[in-house]
Amino acid sequence: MASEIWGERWASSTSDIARRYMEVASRKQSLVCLAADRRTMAGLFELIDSVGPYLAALKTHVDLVDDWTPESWSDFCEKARDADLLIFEDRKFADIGKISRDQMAGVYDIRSWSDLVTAHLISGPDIVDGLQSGWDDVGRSGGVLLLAQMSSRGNLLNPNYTDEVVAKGKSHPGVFGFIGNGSSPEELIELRLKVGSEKLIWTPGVNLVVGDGEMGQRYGHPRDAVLAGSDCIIVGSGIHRSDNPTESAKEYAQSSWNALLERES
Ligand code: S5P
Repeated sequence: MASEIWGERWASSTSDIARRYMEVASRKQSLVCLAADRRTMAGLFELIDSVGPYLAALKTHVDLVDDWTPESWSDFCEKARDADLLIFEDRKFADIGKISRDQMAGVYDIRSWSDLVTAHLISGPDIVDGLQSGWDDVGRSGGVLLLAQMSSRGNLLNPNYTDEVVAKGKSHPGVFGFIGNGSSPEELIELRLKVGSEKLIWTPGVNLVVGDGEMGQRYGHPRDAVLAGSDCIIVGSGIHRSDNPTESAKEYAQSSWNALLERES
């Protein structure tokens, strides 16, 4: 089924994690990755209970949870797996390779529970090997999403920088995709042309209410992002701050899934 739905993206994919994502998304008929930016463990548990069935992946910022403990986090990850979700730690690693490898360990031990992480390529391509070594160290595997664009206004990821990131990321087997700017279909179309069809593009800066968000965030519509080439919409406050997170998650799932069907037909 995933192969029919995803067409060329599936056929040209060389990454296990990308294919796992496409399978989960097809099973759940949703291209939604929830940015679970709540600051308490209770808030996170409540969220996953109410919206888990409508998501394909769960994105975390493990270091913003006030009452984090290893035990509660491990329970949370188990719940995410029970809900058939890939776990994505949005750590935005940026240091040299060997330090990034060690940062996959440490207090949060990201390597032991994450399926994917984000990284900037500002320090050079060895960061990807460092992160992959982190997973290797615990006998696990995972995938890296490189930040090729950002959704925040005034960011410094200009088109030349994007070109460099895409050129280096495209040839690295540890990179399964790129973060693109979900608030701008024009930028996404450009990015898709540069990336080709083998790797995925995941996009934050997506909301059913388009326009400016808090503190420089910008939002585009989920449908427009997918039609412009996004394979996964990353949605935070549109769901976790909604009066009815379940209904909102359903809406984002429907909008993104319908756009994918439209795109491939
Ligand atoms: O360029 C970016 C990259 C990321 S990963 N812009 C972003 O907003 N993000 C993340 O997406 C950010 O860290 C947050 O977790 C989420 C957006 O949340 P929202 O509430 O604005 O939808």
